[in-house]
Amino acid sequence: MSKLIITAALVGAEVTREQTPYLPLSPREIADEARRVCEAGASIVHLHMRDASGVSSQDKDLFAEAISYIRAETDLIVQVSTGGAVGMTAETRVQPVSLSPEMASLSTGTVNFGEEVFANPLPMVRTFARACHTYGVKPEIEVFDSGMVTSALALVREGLLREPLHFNFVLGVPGGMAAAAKNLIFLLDLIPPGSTWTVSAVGRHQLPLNTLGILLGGHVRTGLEDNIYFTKGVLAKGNAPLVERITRLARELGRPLAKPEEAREILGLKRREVL
Ligand code: KMH
Ligand code: ZN
Repeated sequence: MSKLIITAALVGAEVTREQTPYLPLSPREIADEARRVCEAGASIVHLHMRDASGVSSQDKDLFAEAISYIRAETDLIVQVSTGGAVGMTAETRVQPVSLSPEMASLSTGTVNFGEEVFANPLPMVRTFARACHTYGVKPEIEVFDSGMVTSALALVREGLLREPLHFNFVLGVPGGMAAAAKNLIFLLDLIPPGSTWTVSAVGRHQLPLNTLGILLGGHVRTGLEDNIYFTKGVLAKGNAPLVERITRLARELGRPLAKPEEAREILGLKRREVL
């Protein structure tokens, strides 16, 4: 098994300060959180931004500010979200890709998202895939349901995505695939040989699915975007405790952690130039 890559999804678009006071919001707070998860063992940060009132924003300047701090203070791989929040237009969502981060998330299909719809019609997905290509950004294909793997493979045939692909299976979203071991194993059967993958799961499913990902030789995403609790009813005091727990589990289960430079090698990213 390769070394384990931990991604920390620091803030997301939906979680609020009312739900947890440990949520970082400003670019400075997000960068401070990135430093803490880096020290805890993460090698990728998945980034969303919030405006001054705490509402999800894809504003390029907010991303640029956070990324400049993160790059100056850590060697983390930065992955920007192109998902943003439900209801945003493609033009809004694509903005941070033009900053040429090393990675960007790319959802390849539409899914019910609680009471709402996370809309990703193929023409929109193609726009994001082309932007990733233009700016030299590696997409992480976000899979909320199995049809999203099928669509990603169609985009490979169209020449809009290049193998080896990197997938993130996001399980347990109400409306998407349930966070069950058999679903993860089913999804693994669908992806091309040579692909890399990570697993995320929502709420109380985060820890068991992350553990399964470690055991199955995949990689792991944790963080407040997907789950705000450390144990039942007890809030995680930030993202770092969630990452530290994965680090401990990985050690016990015999998966050494990939440092950011090793994660770049596993994912086929270019080495980051020294600032
Ligand atoms: N906020 C969700 C609707 C992504 O970052 O690419 C979408 C999302 C996926 O978070
Ligand atoms: Zn996200």
